[in-house]
Amino acid sequence: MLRIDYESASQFLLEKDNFLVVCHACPDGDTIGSSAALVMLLRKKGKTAWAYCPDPIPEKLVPFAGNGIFTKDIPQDTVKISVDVATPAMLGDKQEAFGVFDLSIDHHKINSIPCERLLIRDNFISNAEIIADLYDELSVGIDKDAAVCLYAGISSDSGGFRYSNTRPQTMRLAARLMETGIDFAAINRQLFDKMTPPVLALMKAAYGSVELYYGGKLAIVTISKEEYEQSGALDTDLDEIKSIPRRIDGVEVSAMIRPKGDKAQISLRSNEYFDVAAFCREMGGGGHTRAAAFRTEGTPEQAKAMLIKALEGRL
Ligand SMILES: [Mn+2]
Repeated sequence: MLRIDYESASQFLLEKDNFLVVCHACPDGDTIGSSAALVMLLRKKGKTAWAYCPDPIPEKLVPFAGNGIFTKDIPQDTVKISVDVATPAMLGDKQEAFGVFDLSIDHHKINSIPCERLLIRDNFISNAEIIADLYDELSVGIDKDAAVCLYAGISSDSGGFRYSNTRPQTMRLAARLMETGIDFAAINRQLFDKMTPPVLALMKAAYGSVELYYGGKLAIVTISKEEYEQSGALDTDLDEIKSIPRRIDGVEVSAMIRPKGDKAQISLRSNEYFDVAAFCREMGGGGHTRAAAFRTEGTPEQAKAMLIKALEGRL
């Protein structure tokens, strides 16, 4: 795998044709928005390009997927680019489908995707910022359609420009995107304020289950298999629930534990100093410094006991 810069990434995009841009499973606004904006960029350069998502695109993210950008089948003999995918596990049940990517574009600290070339900016809060830089590198103006996708990516991964790794450059790019005339308030409402009945059902369960440990530095929300199934929520509905316990005063690390098939999925968030990415890597998972996850055997209750023990003396 070769680490490449913007110049050689652009060269690569100009030389090749027939691209498939692949986003991660259980998609978020960044992977969807970035992938769509990259396909738009490639098409502006006269290329054939499609995007593919290993999971159905959740309704909430459809406005950021562009029109006629995503294909439901995996086309053959394409130049494969992964966007925002840090590990093979992030491809969900499509891990085997892609083999080695020709190019991986990512902003995670550690990228273990099999790829020929890697364009990584691990200090960027979103992949969308990398795609915006590629527009500049290839001298393509960002139009309103692309701006909607890129803004959704940035806003989504920065929690609405609130997380600590939001950079001045992030805000400058957001300003540029706003100048295209996008309805940024509607994008933020779509990303952060809308709640479906299944999410409301899970919220009730989540608030009711909050427990604090280690002098209030660790907060855990546990959702049982019954609660999860009865709610009718999708995996992609869970983002806002993951953030609930982090809001409690004095909490550094928050966890949401829920069933995932026969296993339990533990999603961690931190506020100021605890590196949840490093912790989740120890446990066989991964993610970002302030948002990461791992999976473990057992019920959510068993996973909770294990987590509490694993964090003992570390907060
Ligand atoms: Mn991202």
